[in-house]
Amino acid sequence: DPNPERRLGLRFPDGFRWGAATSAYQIEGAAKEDGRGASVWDTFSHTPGRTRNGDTGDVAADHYHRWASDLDLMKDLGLRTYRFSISWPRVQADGTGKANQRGLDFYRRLVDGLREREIEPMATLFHWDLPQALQDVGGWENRDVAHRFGDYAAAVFEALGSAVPVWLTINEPKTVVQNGYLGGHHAPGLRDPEAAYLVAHHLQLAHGLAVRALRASADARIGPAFNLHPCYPVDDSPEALAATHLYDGYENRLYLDSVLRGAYPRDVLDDLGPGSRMVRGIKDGDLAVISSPVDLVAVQYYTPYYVAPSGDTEVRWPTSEAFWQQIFPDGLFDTLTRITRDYGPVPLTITENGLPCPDVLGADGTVDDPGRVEFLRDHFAAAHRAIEAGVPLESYHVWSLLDNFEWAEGYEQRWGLVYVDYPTQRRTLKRSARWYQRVIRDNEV
Ligand code: GBH
Repeated sequence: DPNPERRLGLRFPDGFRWGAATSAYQIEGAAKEDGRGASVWDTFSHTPGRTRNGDTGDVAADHYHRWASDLDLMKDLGLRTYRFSISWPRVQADGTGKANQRGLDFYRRLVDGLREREIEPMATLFHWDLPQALQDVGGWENRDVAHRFGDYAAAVFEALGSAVPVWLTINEPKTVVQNGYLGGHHAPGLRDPEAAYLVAHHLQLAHGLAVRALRASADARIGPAFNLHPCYPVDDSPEALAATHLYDGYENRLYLDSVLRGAYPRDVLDDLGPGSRMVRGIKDGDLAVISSPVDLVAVQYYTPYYVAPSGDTEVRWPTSEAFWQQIFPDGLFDTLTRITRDYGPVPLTITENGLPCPDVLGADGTVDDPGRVEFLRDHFAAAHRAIEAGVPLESYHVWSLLDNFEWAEGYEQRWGLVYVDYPTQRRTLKRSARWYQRVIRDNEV
């Protein structure tokens, strides 16, 4: 599109909230400050060969020290909502016991700073940075870790529960399962399918325990944060349809059904088998905990899957700089409308959507990020269509506010609306950020 900034005239409902998202390990740095313990990502990124160029989150975007000017940047962008995550090892260095006040104080300053600037805080309790000490006792394979998470959640809620109107429990349980325990390219770097699905169950259990902890202590809303992938068959053969249905079970229904219907999908349980560690690990009462009523569901959308009869996926749509991402905005519409259709009118928020772009640095100090305006415009338009189709979507957070530590990909991929020059930590609004400013101001794409 030669002119992606051309207005489409799509107005969003009054009160719709535009925002951006980040996560603790990806931006904070200050890995050893104020009593922070090590997380599995410190261990993993410091293990040779695990991340691109050996990159770590030791310094990242130095947000731990630059939070105040980063808040001014958000204000300048016009954000109405900001989604960040709380680092468990800042609050409990070893994942248990009394909360570390200095760690909590950082988030208190952040939340107060957001409210002073009239930006609504949205906090995720866990964005993959499990305290290493808990990994040392088995990590998420150990059912007790779900209970440790419930205790951690209670400590956070006691300190901040009512100051944050919306809480999210666990960021993308599926990514921990798939990247951490199947592919092994995320911490803790294992390849063990039996362990992986037991981990899925314990993550869901941990989610439910956190929901219950909030109800016991604070007046705020809470929900899960799922990365969902619409699955499409490559043709309409019965084999392709069956493979796509099961793929959808592992990608979407495993997580949605357990929280919103109180049952895991039968086909997935059958596929895992009655002797699997996951199926044997489901205890009486677990699904009641997992399906404790939530106030909203957070949706993260990046890419669809195109599923062959073999159960393998194929590439059909244009890809981004991320090898795993195909650009298909209708997939966002399909995902949002599907939740409303299959699970009822639960309020939805989009907590992540975005892509990595090459940045073109201008001699005049500007940063162009070709492709991002068009990508966001088309996904915003898909969200608009979903709202018109009756989906109760209340807010939209672009991933990401800042360029940051993209996990195993290190710092090479740049996902931010705001450019970070890592050697100086200087921030520059990219072209997409200037366009987004306008969208937010007019509440219109
Ligand atoms: C989100 O995950 C994360 O929440 C966020 O922290 C991250 O920075 C952002 O997206 C951008 O990646 O298994 O090798 O085929 C997105 C999750 C990443 C999960 C890619 C599936 C597939 C890679 N997805 N992953 S692979």
